[in-house]
Amino acid sequence: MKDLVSIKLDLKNTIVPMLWLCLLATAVESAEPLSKNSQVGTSEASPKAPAINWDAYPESTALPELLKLQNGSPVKSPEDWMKRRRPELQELIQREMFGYLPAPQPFTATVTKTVPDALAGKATLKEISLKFTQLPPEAPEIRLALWIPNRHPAGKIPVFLTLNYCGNANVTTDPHTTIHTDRFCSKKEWIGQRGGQADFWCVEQVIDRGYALATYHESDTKADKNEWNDGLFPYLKSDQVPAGSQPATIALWAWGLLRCVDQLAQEPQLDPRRICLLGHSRRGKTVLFAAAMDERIALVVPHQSGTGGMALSRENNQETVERINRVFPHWFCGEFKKFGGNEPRIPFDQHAVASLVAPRLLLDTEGDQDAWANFPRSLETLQAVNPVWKLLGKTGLVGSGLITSVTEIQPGKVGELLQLRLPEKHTLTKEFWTGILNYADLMLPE
Ligand code: GTR
Repeated sequence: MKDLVSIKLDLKNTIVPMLWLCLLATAVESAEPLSKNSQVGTSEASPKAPAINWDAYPESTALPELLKLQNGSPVKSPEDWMKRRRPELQELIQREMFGYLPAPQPFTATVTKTVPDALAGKATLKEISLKFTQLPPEAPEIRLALWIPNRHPAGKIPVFLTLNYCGNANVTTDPHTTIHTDRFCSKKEWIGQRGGQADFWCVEQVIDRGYALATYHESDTKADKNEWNDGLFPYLKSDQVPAGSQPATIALWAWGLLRCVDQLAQEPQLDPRRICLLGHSRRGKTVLFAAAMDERIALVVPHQSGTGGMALSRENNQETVERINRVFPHWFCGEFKKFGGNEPRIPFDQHAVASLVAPRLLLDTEGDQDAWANFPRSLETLQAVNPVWKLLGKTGLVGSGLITSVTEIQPGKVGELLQLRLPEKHTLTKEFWTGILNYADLMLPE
């Protein structure tokens, strides 16, 4: 069956239009105008580009203060935080690190497939194509796959939304998911293959616990490579945005997730107050940024997100800013390149990104054998943002904020900020999902 749903975008919760106005007023001096050859993710300065004005980036080995406005005034109330400090930080992290999140786009949502007995009868699969009506017809659509449990407690259903890296059919061995082979995936053996990451996404486990699961393939919005002619970038870049602050790959992936949220919030069976985002590693960086930018996300799980995610950049003794920019020049915007080797000059740190999730739920899941994602520096991030949750009247951390077993997730033993560190490597497992679902059961709004 095919049905066509017109999407009315709820702009109430988005600060994007305001940010675009701020952007015009505050573009940094070092930004070049956008030219045809500008490479978003590269640091190649054009011969005419002015030198970086380092006076604008004073050195600070200490973490920049969160509860102080740029004009030096203290942040004293929830209103100071939500109305003044939060927008300042959102502006800063976009301009200097991720690039500006493009404004939302209207789309039509077409249900291209409905399978009422997917996953051996446990779930209804809906495949939904999001086609952007104000972009040229050749602009790619986002293909959202959504599994809704057929058995669940009465009432609206909470949902986990994820970003997958080789197509929706890769997420489960269930034969009903449509296989697409027309998008980029660096892991060639997974292209067109069913269930390559089934043990990772554990869809049945999520469904059995009464949660829906939704996912889209990141290459719908941007392939994971330093090329800028694919996906939606050519249609979403703007001449109004300086080249160095154009949205880079992570911002484009996040934008796609937020368009999926637009759709999930309209799904009659789903609970718009219980939309959770989960991403692994580079996609963990992505979900953290998405949740920082959009208050509709109730719970974010940046799983093993590391540098550019939950791990602090200053004195990072694992993956440095220089290294991440060199090896993955397309993840962050051009402005971020100047901070490689100059970390004390970053006018924020990753605690600023995480702080933007307040007062919502931030569950940082880590593996203690993951020697690259820097879980100790991620725990420091949680500790550094705790005063923001407290200011907003929340519990924040309980104790140090660290637990090492899923059985510790009990009433009174965890707060809105938590690191769950399991004896694992750089991967997602059933046990992690058990912890994540236990936490969601306990902490999401009723
Ligand atoms: C690594 C990268 C990390 C992390 C990881 C991943 O090579 O250095 O920042 O994102 O890839 O995404 O698996």
